[in-house]
Amino acid sequence: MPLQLISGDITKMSVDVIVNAANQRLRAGGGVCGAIFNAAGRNQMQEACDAIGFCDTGQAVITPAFNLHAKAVIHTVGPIYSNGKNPDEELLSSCYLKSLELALANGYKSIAFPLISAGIYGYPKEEAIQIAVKSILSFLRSHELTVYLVLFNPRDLEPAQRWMEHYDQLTSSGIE
Ligand code: AR6
Repeated sequence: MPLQLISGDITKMSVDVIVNAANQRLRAGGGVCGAIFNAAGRNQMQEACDAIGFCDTGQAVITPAFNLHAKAVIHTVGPIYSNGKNPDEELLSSCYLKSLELALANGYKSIAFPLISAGIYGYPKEEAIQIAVKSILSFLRSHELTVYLVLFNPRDLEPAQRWMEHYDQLTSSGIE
């Protein structure tokens, strides 16, 4: 199964790439970003991010994973939620697509995402889940990669499963 929904702490994942929900200045923040920096080794991760310097919203950059059980970390910057105004959805979808493209371009075969923008950046959970699942599944229609969506809160598994079935059905009936 190319998209796997799991609940847990992304810093414990053994995968080729762990994705970070970053900020534009690539500074160690709170939330999943703080956890990833701490587990990777805060100083060395900050040094690698400082060498890159900046990442625009909806884009993605790559660093080593240092002490994590991964080969690389891809840092992507989600939109700060602005009441559903455009281009929130496009930018959030772009985070997933750019990260997936960057992982493949570097020859990686497995990648784990947190729910980008769904914490400090305020995206409503259900919409964040829908956009994550839709974006990943659309990419996987034409690319080979094992993708994990790691949901910190186990209650998010049910809506994620529901959206996955929804988009699978649309694909098999040829609607999308
Ligand atoms: N593993 C998996 N998911 C996690 C973990 C974890 N260890 N910890 C939190 N989450 P957030 P954002 C979930 O706020 O909204 C940072 O300061 C969390 O429950 O981490 O994109 C950055 O530097 C939520 O569902 O990211 C930026 O400044 C999801 O990860 C800003 O916050 C994302 O929540 C980015 O905010």
